[in-house]
Amino acid sequence: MFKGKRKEELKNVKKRFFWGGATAANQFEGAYLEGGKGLSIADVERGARHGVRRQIDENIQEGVLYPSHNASDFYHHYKEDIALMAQMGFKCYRMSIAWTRIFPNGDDEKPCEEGLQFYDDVFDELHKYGIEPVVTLHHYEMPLALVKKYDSWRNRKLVDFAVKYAKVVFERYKNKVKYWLTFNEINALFINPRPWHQAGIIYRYDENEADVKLQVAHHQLLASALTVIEGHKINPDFQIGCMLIYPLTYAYTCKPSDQVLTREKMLKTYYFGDVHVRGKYTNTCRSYAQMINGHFTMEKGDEDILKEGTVDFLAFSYYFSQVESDEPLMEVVGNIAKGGRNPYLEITAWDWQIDPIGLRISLNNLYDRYQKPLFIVENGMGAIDKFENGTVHDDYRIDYLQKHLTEMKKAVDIDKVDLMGYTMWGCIDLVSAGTGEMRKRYGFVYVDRDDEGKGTLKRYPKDSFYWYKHVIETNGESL
Ligand code: BGP
Repeated sequence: MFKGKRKEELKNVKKRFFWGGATAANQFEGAYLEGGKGLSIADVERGARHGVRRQIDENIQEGVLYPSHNASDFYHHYKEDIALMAQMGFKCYRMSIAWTRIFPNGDDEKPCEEGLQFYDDVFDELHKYGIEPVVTLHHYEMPLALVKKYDSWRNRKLVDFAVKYAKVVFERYKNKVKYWLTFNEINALFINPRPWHQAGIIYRYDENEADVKLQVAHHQLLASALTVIEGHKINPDFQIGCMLIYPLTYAYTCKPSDQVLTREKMLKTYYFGDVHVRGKYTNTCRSYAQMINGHFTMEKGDEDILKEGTVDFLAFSYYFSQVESDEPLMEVVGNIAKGGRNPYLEITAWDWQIDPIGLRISLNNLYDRYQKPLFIVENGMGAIDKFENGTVHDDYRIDYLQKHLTEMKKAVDIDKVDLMGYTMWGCIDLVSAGTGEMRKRYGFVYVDRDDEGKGTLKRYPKDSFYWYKHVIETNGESL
């Protein structure tokens, strides 16, 4: 137990703070062609080996590993997995719905009943244990057919398909799910040089990438706003948020030109935050568009939609910070964001810079800018775990999480940031989004499956499982 002042400082963590974990359908569910599911863009990505990026391969080949195809097989293990979450005392579970389980081709007239039923079963199982589902509608996947037939999010028709999908799931689950997120890390569209994950886009030689980015962003922002509007019509109690990757960036030196670059780098993130929260393209958005010399088209009525469809809360992922300078720096690559190496920070096996204080800074930055409730929906440490005698002694993960949660609490208790909850990324081992590897593990629970696709898929609690259980039991007082 904490004593004296420290104990005093903890009193502001909400009684109903959403402690939990997070996953995404294509990295966790497997069963990629079961239950009437169609192919998603994630299903045509081959696994990579050891740090190399995944490769897109539309002609699925025998004997080649496609990470999403089996993943951790949550599809057949959901009861067992949810029981493990309940054992840890989860208050919520952030998961995503695979669009292709509901509309296999994206433009189908009717939804697939088997897919809808699967998520009904998952939500019922969660409620059995009092675990609140927090559901992302678009987590780095979309029907492959929409890429082939309509050229993906370049095409404004995608807005209609996405809104139809949202309305169907809102109607179906309106009494089972209250918390929703529209697009996972929507700003990754501007950060990731390969926006296949976010939007099914591969640039063509004849196009201006800046224009494509801004147009696709506009379509997704419209879809997000319409989703919020339609969601609130279906159930006014819905809480619908946006989700940003927050790539906190420091200036490498106190040189003013380094500060300018640092500010410019963050515009990619605030572009999306501003439209979602303020309901319009702000001067920040305009200055970013100008900076990249990009143009996009809006139709009559779009501005009203953006204005009406503002989000109820802002969710974000935080893994690392980076530095920026106008002089050459040693570079590190996070999942998506590239940046400079900070000599004051340690790094993970994948060169992600570990910066717990950066989480407190990020919470403050976002709260100062938006004054909306925040939700940390991803944070965690990818590591190579050593599985021995039925468990993993992951003290390094406990250390990472303990430090981040300590800073999170300071942001809540001292800085008075309004925070809804914290969901640790990859709470049960799953495949990596960046590399498709299984050996890059985040979980409190070890899944027996390797990079060759071999293993029993049996689940084993790691040391961090018991540590997190205690954190939740004490509402974060004991870290
Ligand atoms: C985020 C994604 C997640 C997740 C995480 C960790 O960007 O939203 O899907 O995977 O990063 O990244 P990785 O899996 O590459 O380690």
